[in-house]
Amino acid sequence: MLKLFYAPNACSLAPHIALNEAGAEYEAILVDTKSGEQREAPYLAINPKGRVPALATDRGILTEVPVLLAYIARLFPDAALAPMAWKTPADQFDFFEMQSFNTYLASTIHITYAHLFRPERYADSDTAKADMKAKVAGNLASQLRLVEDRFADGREWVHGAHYTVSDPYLYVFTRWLDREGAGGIGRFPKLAAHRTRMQARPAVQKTLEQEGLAPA
Ligand SMILES: N[C@@H](CCC(=O)N[C@@H](CS)C(=O)NCC(=O)O)C(=O)O
Repeated sequence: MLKLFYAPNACSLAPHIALNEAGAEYEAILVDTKSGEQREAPYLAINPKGRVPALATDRGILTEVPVLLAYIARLFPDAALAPMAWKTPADQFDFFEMQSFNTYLASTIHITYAHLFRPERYADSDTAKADMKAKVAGNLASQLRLVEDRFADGREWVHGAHYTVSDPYLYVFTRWLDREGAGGIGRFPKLAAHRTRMQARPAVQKTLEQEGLAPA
């Protein structure tokens, strides 16, 4: 059985929601990142990077959120959580456009938040850390503007009319906008509406309950 190693309200929320959307059988294993469990030997044996999420499969362990999302989407094709037709170059394009979006969230948006939540990774002095944190709301404003603009055509989900694994991944980062220093969601009415639509989904409600989280 699949095992998802997660921490509440972390980026692992995205694959956690995807597993529930897929109706997967899995075990969710809490990693207490507040107490530093992710840096202790038993968890490092699962993911030497010392981060959540990790997904244990019968073939081994997968890490990195975009990879877990694509894996879950392909493992449960009936749930249609990604463009899955492979017959034409256009079909291929749709899948990789989704990957492009998810990679942007992982490599740009997530890293911007890391400057707010984990400044000690990047600097030692209090002044440098404060400077970095002060830039986060502004950087998120321009980086998430690109995402907000995708919804200008009235689409419901990140990639159009069809819900994909990009949607729970985006939801992680719109939840985090409420954290101190992130600048709030008020600047992004379309992302706020997407967040509300996400929270109306039974799989999202179930996952929030499993992680002990309130809706944003
Ligand atoms: N590139 C990784 C990032 C994973 C990551 O940074 N996870 C955070 C939670 S959102 C974590 O485990 N933080 C604990 C720490 O930094 O010690 C991915 O996309 O999976």
